[in-house]
Amino acid sequence: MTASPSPALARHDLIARFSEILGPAGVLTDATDIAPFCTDWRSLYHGRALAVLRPASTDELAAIVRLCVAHDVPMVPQGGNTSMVGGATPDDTGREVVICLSRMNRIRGIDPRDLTMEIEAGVTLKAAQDAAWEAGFMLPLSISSEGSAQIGGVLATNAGGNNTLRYGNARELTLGLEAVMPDGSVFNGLRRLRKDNTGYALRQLLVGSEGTLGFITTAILQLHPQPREIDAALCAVEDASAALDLLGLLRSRDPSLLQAFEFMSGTGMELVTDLIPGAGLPLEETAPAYVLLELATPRPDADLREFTESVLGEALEEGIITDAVIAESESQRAGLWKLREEHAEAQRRAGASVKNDVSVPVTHVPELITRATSACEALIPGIRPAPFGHMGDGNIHFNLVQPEGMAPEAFLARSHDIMDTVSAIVKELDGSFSAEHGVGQLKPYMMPSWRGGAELAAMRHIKTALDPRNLMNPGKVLPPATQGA
Ligand code: 2HG
Ligand code: ZN
Repeated sequence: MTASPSPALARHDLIARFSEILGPAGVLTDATDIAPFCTDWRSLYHGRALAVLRPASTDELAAIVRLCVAHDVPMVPQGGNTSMVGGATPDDTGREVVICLSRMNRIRGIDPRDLTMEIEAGVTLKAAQDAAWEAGFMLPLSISSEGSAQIGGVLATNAGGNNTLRYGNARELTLGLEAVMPDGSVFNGLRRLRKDNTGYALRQLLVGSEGTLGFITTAILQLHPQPREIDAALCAVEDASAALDLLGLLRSRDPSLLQAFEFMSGTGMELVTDLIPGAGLPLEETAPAYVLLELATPRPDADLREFTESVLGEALEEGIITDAVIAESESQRAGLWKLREEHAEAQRRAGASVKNDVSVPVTHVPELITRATSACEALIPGIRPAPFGHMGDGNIHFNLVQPEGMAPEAFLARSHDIMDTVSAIVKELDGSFSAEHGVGQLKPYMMPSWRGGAELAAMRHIKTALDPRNLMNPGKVLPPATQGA
C-alpha cells in the first residue's frame, strides 16, 4: 500500500530539494540546457520538463525517486535519446522531470573467467563494446546508434540489432541487474548466475519495460569469446526471396558461422549512396536489393575465407546472388557496414519517413515485403518503400519515405494509415508490430488489438501493483485505461 502523496511543492521548492540531493551539477533547469532532452532525435515529439535530473549514484537516484513519489512528480528516464518511438521524451505538461544517468558511467569490472562485465547505465554501448574487446572478449550487442545509445536505454528497450540471430537480444545477454523501483527502493539483483530459478524473473521483466516499472542503474552482461576470423560480404540479389534462399544455403553449409544477415532494398541503398558522404557501392552495378552478411568463428584453425568464397561461389552459380564483394580489410568491412548503418540517417535526410519496426517468421519476410510494398504504393502514390533490416532474425524496418515534392507534414499526417496498412499484413503473417524499438508513445494505441485480453490485463496489473500512481514514464507502452481491455 502506497502512502498518499504529500501536498505538491511549488516548482522552486522542488528544485531546491533536488539540488540538496544532487548538488547543482545534477539539476538542469535553464530552458536552453533542457531543450535537447525535450525532443527526440527525429524531431517528432516536443515536450517540456520541470527539470533534468542527473544523479551520479544509485543512492542519489533512489532519493530523487522517493522525493518525486512523495510529491506526485512523474519521471521520464532518458539515455542517449535515440528512441525511435518517443520512449524517452517528456509530455507537454511541464510537470515531468527527465532523469538522465549519463553521470553513472563506470565500467565496474570484467571477469575473464566468468565472461561477464559489470557496467553502469550511463555507459554508451560503443564504450562497453570497446572495453570488452580490449579485455579480449566481445559484447555482441550491436545497433546502429551504439555511439550514443546508453546501456540503461539499451536494456530498458531490450535492444536487438545486428547480431541477434546468433547471440540474442539484450535480454539474453543480461545476467544481473540493479534498479530503482517505483517506490524508491533498490532491487539489488547484480547476480552473475547462469542458473537461478528463484521465483519470478524480475530482471527479465525490467528489461524491455521501457522505464515504466523501474530505472535500471547497473547490469551484469554476458560476454563472448572474440572471433579469430570475420568475413563480411555484400551481395546483390533480385529480391527478398533470393535473400531467403541465400540464408538457407549458408545455414545448410554451416549454421554455426553466421553472425549477421542484413537485407537492404535498392531504394534504401540509393538514398545512402546519394545522401551520405563517403558511402559508395563497391559493386559494379546497382541491384534491386542487397544482403550484408557476416560470418565469424572463434576457432583458430577454421579456414573461414575458403568457406565464404566457396559458399558465395555456389550462390552465384545457382543464380541466388548476382554479384558479391568480400571485405579484404577492417576498413573495407567498416565501409560495408556504413552502407547499412547509415540507412536511418539517409532516410532522415530524404525528408519525412514513417517507420514500421516489425517482425515476422523469417520465411514470411519475402511475402511481407511484396505485399506491404504494393499496399503502401496503392495508399499513397509516389511513396518510396525502403525496407531494410535484420532479415536473419525476421525483423524488417519497413520504412517508407515521403513522395518527392510532398510536404513532410502532409505525409506524416498519413502515418497512422501507413502503419495500420503495414501492421494488418504483419498480423496476417503472425508477426509483431514492434520488433526491437519498443512501444514508447508512438504505439500504445496498437496494444489492445495486438496484446488484448489476458495479456494486456496482466500487464496493467503488474504496472498498477508496482507503480500505483503511474509516475514512471507515464504514457509509454500501455494505452490509457479507457482504451482496450
Ligand atoms: C537500424 O537497424 C535501427 O538501423 C534503425 O534499428 C532502424 O531507422 C530505422 O527504422
Ligand atoms: Zn534495427
